Amino acid sequence: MSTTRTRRKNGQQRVAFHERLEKSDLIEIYRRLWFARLFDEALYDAKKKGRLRRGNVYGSRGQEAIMVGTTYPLRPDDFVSPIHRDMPVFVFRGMTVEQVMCQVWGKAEAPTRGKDSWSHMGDMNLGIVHSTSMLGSTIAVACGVLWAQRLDGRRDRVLVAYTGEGATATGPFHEGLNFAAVHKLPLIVVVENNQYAYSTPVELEVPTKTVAERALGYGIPGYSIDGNDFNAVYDTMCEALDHARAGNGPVIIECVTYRLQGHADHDETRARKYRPVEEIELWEKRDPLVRYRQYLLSTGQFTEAELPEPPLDIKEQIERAIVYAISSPDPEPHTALEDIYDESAGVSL
Ligand SMILES: Cc1ncc(C[n+]2csc(CCOP(=O)(O)OP(=O)(O)O)c2C)c(N)n1
Repeated sequence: MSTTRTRRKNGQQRVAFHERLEKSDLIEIYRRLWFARLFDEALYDAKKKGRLRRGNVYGSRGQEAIMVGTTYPLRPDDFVSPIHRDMPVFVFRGMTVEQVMCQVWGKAEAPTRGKDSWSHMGDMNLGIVHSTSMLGSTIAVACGVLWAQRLDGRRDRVLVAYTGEGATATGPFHEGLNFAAVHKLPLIVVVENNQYAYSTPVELEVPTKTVAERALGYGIPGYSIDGNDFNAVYDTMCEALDHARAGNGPVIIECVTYRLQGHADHDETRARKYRPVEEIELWEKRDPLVRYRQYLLSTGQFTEAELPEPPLDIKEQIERAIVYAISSPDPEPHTALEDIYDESAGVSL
C-alpha cells in the first residue's frame, strides 16, 4: 500500500482511495480493463465473420475504465443495472462468461433462456437488476428496487444505475431521480457521457455545460470526471458510495468519455460520417488501458513483462466461452411461454 498523501479534507491529509489498493488489486484491475476490451473485440469479430448471426453488438471500446472503476469498490450485496455498453459488468458482478455469451447467442442456457438478447437480462441473486430497454426508465425501476429494500429494513445496499447522456434527457430519468432525492435512496447514477446518443451530439441533448449539473435540480452531489482515467473513476465512486451508504441520498457521476465505435455494429460506416475524423483520433490517444498501464509502471511496482498487452489467457477464456455458446442448444419452442409471469403470485398462462 502506498502512503502518498494527496487529498485534504477538513484540514486533514488523506490518502486517495486508489492509493490504498494492494498490488494484487492493481493487477486484477489491469486484467479487468483488458477483459472489457477483449470482450468487445471478440464480439465485433464474431459478428463480422458471421459466427454471430443474431442481434447486434453495442461497443464499449474506450469506456472500460468506467465499467471497472465503478464496480471494483462495490460490496457483494450491492446492486447494479448495466445498459447496452456495459456487458463486462455482468461478469464483474458474478455471471460466468459462458452465461453472458449464451445470452448474446440467444441460447437455452442464457439467463433469459433465449427470450431476449444482449444486456436485456438480470439476476436478482447476484444483485443484477434488468435495465429497461426504454432508456432513462431504468432510474425509475432502480427506485422501486431501493424502495423495496427500505421496506425490508435495508438502507445500505447501494444500486448503481448506468445510463447514457442521451438517456438523461428523458422523462423517467427526472422522475426517478426526483423520487430518489426526496426519499434519500442509496442510488448512484453513472452517466457514460460518450458524446453521442446514436447520431445526436451531446449539445443537442443537454443544455448545460456538464451533465452533472442536472444534480443541482435535485439538491444532490454531481461529479463530472474524466471517464478514461481509472483512478479518477475509482476515487469518485468510493466517495459516492460513502455518501449513499451513510443515508445521504443519490449521487450523479458523469464520466466523460467517447464512443470510439458506431452506435452498434450496423452503424459503423455511417458513424464515420457524422463525426469528424480528428475527433475520433484525439480520443483514441486517450485510451484508458494505455493510461492505466502507464500509471502502473510509474508506481515502480511492475515490470513491462508483468503487464502484457493483451493478457493472452483472457483472450483464450473469451474464445472458449464463445465456442461453448455456439455449440450449446437453442431453446425449445415450448419454453417461449415459460417464465413470463411469476406463478407463485397466482398468475399462470
Ligand atoms: C426511449 C428509447 N428511444 C430510443 C431507443 C433506441 N436506442 C437505444 S440506445 C440509444 C442511444 C442512447 O444514447 P445514450 O443514452 O447517450 O447512450 P449511448 O448509446 O451513447 O451509450 C437509442 C436511441 C431506446 N432504446 N429507447
